[in-house]
Amino acid sequence: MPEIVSFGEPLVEFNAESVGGPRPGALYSTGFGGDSSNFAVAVSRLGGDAGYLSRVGDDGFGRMLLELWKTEGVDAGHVVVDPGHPTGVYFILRDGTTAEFVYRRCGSAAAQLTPDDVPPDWIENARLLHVTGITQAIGRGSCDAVFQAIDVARAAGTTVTYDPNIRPQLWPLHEARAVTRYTAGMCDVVMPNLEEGRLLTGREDPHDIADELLELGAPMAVLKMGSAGAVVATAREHVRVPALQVRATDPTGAGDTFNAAFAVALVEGRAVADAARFASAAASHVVQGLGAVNQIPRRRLADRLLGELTAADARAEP
Ligand code: KDG
Repeated sequence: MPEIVSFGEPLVEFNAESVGGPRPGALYSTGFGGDSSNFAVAVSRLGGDAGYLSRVGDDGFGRMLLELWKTEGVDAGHVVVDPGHPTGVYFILRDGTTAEFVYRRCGSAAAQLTPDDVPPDWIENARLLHVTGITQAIGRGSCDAVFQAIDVARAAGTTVTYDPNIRPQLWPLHEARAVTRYTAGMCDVVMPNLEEGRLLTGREDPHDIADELLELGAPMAVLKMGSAGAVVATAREHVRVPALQVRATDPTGAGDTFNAAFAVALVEGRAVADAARFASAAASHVVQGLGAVNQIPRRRLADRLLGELTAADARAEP
């Protein structure tokens, strides 16, 4: 059984190759998305033993995803093919400065997920379970599945990492805040980005945000801040981790790769600050090209990026 397990909604991605809204003749590059699936692929590329649970439609997009997990070495043996519901897709549109996600996922196969799709023995035997707010937002059954999986993990001593991944298109903000704040208190590590941290806590400063996340009950908070690096906070200390300065083209999926690299490093027994540095280095590669999955680095590259980050950091020391 896999060591690192995630579950939720995988999506086929259509990523606009030029700026501007939909128009005849606009080109899109076809790829993969879905935060929990991005996480599983990244775990596997980075050398971890990944397992993924979901439902896909009995359609071409579902088959593309099944092929992805097979090629990437992700154990997707329990993924259900549902003939009655389609696989979800999303478009990434850009207007020059910002990118917008447009979803076609309502009534999707993954939105039918229930606790029955998450075998307890996978969670009990895993070293780490990763859950996300998107999985909670897409359906009542999938939200129940997240809570049940966390309960099973806690009883079995499986580490739980949680990315609130707040998507306002998927649920009202007051509901997202309430559910994700509550869930954060049930997990071992809560890992929002800065914007989500601000939404969750109403605080501005990264250290204040981290402190409030800890007050929710999580023993550790990791605040992802893109090119500004990350803050790893426990009740004992706050550690600031730098980021490589790169040219960002598309940040989609960078947070998922950060989470995955952090998970892989934790399972390998690395110290938390080292795990966060590795995660920051790996994530820096994802932003440099189009797509959530395309740019996920393999282990050798991620190790090299970590070396570059360490060297850049040493040069920056006064
Ligand atoms: O983290 C990247 C994801 O947001 C993207 O791949 C699409 O899963 C997705 C979503 O629901 O927004």
